[in-house]
This record gives sequence, C-alpha cells and structure tokens, in this order.
Amino acid sequence: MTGPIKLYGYRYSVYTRVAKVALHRKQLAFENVEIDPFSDLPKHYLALHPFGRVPVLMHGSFALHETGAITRYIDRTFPGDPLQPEDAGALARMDQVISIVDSYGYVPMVRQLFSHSVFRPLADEPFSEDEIARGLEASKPVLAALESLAAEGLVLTGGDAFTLADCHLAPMIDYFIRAEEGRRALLAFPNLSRWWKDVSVQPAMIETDPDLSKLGPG
Ligand SMILES: N[C@@H](CCC(=O)N[C@@H](CS)C(=O)NCC(=O)O)C(=O)O
Repeated sequence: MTGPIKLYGYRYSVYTRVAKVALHRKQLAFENVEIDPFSDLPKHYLALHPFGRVPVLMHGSFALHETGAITRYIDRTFPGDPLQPEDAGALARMDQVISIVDSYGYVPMVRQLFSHSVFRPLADEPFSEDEIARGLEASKPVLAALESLAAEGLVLTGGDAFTLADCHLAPMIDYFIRAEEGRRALLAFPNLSRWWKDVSVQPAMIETDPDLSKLGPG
C-alpha cells in the first residue's frame, strides 16, 4: 500500500485523536478531513464506514475503519519508533488496555461523564446529572483495572516507553479529567496518575489537543 494519508475524523472525537496521536508519534503528515458523525452522513462516507463513526484512515486507495486496526496499521506500515512492544507479555498487556478502553471505558468515561458534565454544557446542549453519576460509577472499576496494569509495569509506564496503549488511553483520560469528578477520581490511582503526568506533556498529546474553547451555542 502506498500513497498519501488522509484521516476522516471529527475535531472533538476521542477516537479520532487516538489515531492522530499515533500518526504524530510516527511523524507522519496527513490530510485531515472533517466529518461530524453526529450529523447526517454523506453516502460516500458511509461507503467507507458502514457504521457511520469516525475515524477512517485512507492510505492511497486503502480505506480502514476501527481505531485499533488503524493504529496497528500505522505502526506496522511506517518507519519510526515502534509503538508495539516486542515482548509477548507486554504486547498482550497493550492489547488488553486497548480492549478495556473500548469495551468498558469509552462509554462511561467519555460518552457519559465527559459529554454530560463538560461537552454538552459548553455546547449548550441538554445534559443529565444521572448520566454523570452513572458514568462516574462505571468508570471506577475501569480505572482500578488500568491501575493494576500500570503498577505491574509492562505498559502505561510513562517516560519514553510510549505504546499503542498510551495512544488509546491518554485521549480518554484527558477528556475524563476535564470533568471535576473525573479529576478527583483519578487521584485515587497513584500509578495511573503518575503515568498521566508523564504522558499528558508529550508533544503528541499537546499538539492534538481538541480545542474546546470554540464550542458554544451554534
Ligand atoms: N469502534 C470504533 C468506535 C469509534 C467511535 O465510537 N467514534 C465516535 C466518536 S469518538 C463516533 O463516531 N460516534 C458517533 C456515534 O456514536 O454516532 C473505532 O474503534 O473506531
């Protein structure tokens, strides 16, 4: 596969940011195509992503949806610092973190807590205290599972050892802690807090920061 790289994504999408973090770590230039998955999607986009979500990566004529496939493809295809550990145990832990984030983390941390306590109020959209409370409760076991993986030290170690586990988790934690309840919840997990302190100042995170300041009644 060859050709230019194009990323279809939404500026406030946490999964789009995951792909951008991986592209940034590989120092890859790409064309950004803005697509809002919460609006009526054009037919040409649904042909690329039958589930109508973001992101989609195009590499030449090769189209790929599902962020876990996208970030692994980026790492396997392009030169630069590897984003997947060689050791089988560490690689399994990396896959485990990605799966935990997808299966148990995204909805409570982002769609419930962040969206209802930060995004919707900023965008002047209706929000629900009940969703905030349920998101916070459901996020705690997720943080606990991630804390024990961070404590073990095979992934989520911070420092120079940046893997796809960091690419997938960091954007979720960033949104989660923009809610005051989330910020306080993270403090109970020392290894994850240490990891976050390290990872949050990486250029790949700073330069992909979704600017929420432009949100407003539109
Ligand atoms: N399984 C997809 C999930 C992507 C996803 O849920 N993206 C969100 C934005 S962060 C989306 O497109 N949501 C639109 C919707 O729920 O209708 C992946 O791994 O890429």
